[in-house]
Amino acid sequence: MGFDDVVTNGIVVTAAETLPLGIEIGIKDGKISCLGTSLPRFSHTQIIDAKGGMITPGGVDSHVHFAQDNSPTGDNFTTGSRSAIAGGTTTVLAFASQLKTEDSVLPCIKDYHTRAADRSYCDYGFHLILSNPTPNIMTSEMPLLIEQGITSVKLYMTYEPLKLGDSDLLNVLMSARELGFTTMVHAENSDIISLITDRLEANGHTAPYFHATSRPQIAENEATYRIISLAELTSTPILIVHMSSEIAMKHVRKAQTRMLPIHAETCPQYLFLLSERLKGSEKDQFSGAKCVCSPPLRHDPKDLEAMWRGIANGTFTTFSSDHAPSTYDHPGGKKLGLKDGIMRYKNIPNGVPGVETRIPLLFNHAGSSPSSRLTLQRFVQLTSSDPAKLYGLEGVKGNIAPGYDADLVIWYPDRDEGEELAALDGFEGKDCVGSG
Ligand code: DUC
Ligand code: ZN
Ligand code: ZN
Ligand code: ZN
Repeated sequence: MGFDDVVTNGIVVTAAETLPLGIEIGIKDGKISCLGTSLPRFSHTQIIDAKGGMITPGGVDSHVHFAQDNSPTGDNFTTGSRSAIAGGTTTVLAFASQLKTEDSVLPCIKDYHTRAADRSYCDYGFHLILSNPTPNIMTSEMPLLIEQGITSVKLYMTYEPLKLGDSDLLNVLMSARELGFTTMVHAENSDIISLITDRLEANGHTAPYFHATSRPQIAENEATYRIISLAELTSTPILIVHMSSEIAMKHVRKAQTRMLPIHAETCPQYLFLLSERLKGSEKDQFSGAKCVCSPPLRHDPKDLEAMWRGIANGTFTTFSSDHAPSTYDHPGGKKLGLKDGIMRYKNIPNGVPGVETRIPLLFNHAGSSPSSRLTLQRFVQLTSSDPAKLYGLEGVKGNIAPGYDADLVIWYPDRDEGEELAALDGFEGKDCVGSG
């Protein structure tokens, strides 16, 4: 009987509204059981005093790479989820990645569950990266996975070991329409990138900065328009991940104004960083390697502004980290992409960290002051409630309402940096979300 916890004295902020001070949150068995004023206390009730704080639903980062084979020095579920909690993210959706040689994905999913089980500080779930969508997988295995709570796949239009041609893309989209899973797409034109890369290489242009040259906006633009066309043809909703350029984002906006179910995601790096970062420092030119991600950082500040516009006006449904760090130094002081003094951007692992900093970076710009970039409601939608809805967690994550998991973040906007938030995901243990 009674609440295990009552969170009091804070201002509750959800995707829909900001509630007046005085509304308390009653928690029982890891779930929110009610919101109200002067909730009854019992002898065992723990009071969490959020005085001066703003309470939002726990963050849902729907795009993180943990424990993947192609990133041997990347984060695993222990280190990555610890960073997630420190940054107000209480649920992550990571990737289980099929190898092109595999004609069943069931062992892959089992393997990735083992990589996460008992190692995560936060709740987690998986998307499936499909690199070989055989008829058997699409017709027999996908329905089983959906039953297990894996309701989304990621498709790549680039990267040799992962990329799908249009015919495979169309087949997966047809199957998504029939079965109702969500399709995420990495949209960059692979052949454009290969052609430029070969020519840069032949001319000795291989420093980290040329990573951005090798993946121009037109590669993102073409692939974005193409996947939207394929989605329109098959009447299938899609989400284009990690969008970086205005020219490509405009295709999404245009499709949305035609009422097509085209969703898009952007990431902190495309709001804050430009390609000049790839030049590194004077002392260590190779340090630009730390900013190698794909799509690459763009040259023009106008693209950053455009991404901010998409954040504010609803073009983007999700704001994820694409967290995919690698260590800079390897055993013996070796650096990937630097050998015998020669820099080769092609050998630098793609990806930047972000699971810890994603939400605080956006929170700094959320509010109702004239300099704010987005409202608090948009902030909650982008970082928590909309990714939850899109990936099968509606009713469980992403809201502060009866029946939802009691994953809460208390923000202290007026406190010093470093002290400003407390993420609470301790109430119901760390589950794999979905039943898988
Ligand atoms: N780009 C990706 O597509 N995946 C991981 C990291 C990155 O930068
Ligand atoms: Zn990607
Ligand atoms: Zn990614
Ligand atoms: Zn939880």
